[in-house]
Amino acid sequence: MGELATEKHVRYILSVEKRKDDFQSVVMEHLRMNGAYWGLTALDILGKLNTVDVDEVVSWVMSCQHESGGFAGNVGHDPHILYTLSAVQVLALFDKLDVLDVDKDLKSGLTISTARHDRGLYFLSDEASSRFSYIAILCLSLLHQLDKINVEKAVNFIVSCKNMDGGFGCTPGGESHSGQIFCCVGALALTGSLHHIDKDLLGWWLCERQVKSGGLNGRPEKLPDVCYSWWVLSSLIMIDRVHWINKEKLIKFILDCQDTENGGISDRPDDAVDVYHTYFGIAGLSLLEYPSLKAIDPAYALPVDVVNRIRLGKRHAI
Ligand code: GRG
Repeated sequence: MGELATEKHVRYILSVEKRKDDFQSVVMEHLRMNGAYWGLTALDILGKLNTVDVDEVVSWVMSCQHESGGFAGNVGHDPHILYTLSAVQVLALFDKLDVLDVDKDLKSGLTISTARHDRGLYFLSDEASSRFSYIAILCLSLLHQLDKINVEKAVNFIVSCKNMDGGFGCTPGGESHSGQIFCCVGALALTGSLHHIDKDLLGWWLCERQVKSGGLNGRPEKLPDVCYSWWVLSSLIMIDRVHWINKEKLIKFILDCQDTENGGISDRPDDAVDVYHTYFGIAGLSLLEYPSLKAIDPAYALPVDVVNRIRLGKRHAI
């Protein structure tokens, strides 16, 4: 089995940040905030966050904030909850959450009124879904503001997305998919509500995602993809069933997806690399306790030391 090409991945991530005009940079322009979260968290797991200029990153993140308190995916774009979470996570990585005026931001618009919606959580988006519910719950947890929403109703909405097969969909009745399962399990973990899950049934569905090559797919009959090393593994860890998959084979699959010449990780062996799969490959290896990587928290999707720092700084009981 090969080894993790750490130095090459660091160089690749830093080079993506600098590129402005190639195809990938252009199509990712509107979601640069997500890219920042993926790249910077990967660097942190690899122990190389010190290679970036903190002030430059923080000032760019803040230049994406709107009057409503929410963040856009890039300067000049509209705010959305997806990018708001990434912005908060990036600030958390650098221990810079105090640059936010949380009380003002939460009062200044959409945020609280929409987050309090009866069925689930809208929070800077126009539809209720388990994905946006997780994002809102995580974002508010990182800001110690979970008490600002009706957590019981949010949990009820998540539970209403549960299916007969033990999995969860995006909305009630939606097909079980590993990505949505991660969101639901994560939201239930963050709200102390994991007892709503049939852990053996869900654990069985999740470990069935491992295919012959060792990789994981997102739902039955689909191809494996490195990103599911995150969505599936983190869910299995949160429900304490990670020992039901073959870890060695999954490590080999992820390592086989590396570009060992130029750095970066792809969805499957020999495909083109990108920063999304590079992050989820490295995060997956961290969950698998691959040597020399920082541990990552499966519910917060941030390094454990960052989460501990935030927990210690807690101002209000969650
Ligand atoms: C902080 C880690 C973190 C996440 C924030 C954005 C988000 C919350 C969660 C997204 C969860 C999700 C839906 C992941 C799945 C992404 C994915 C690979 C979708 C592809 O779906 P299909 O149907 O692919 O194209 P398959 O593999 O089913 O063929």
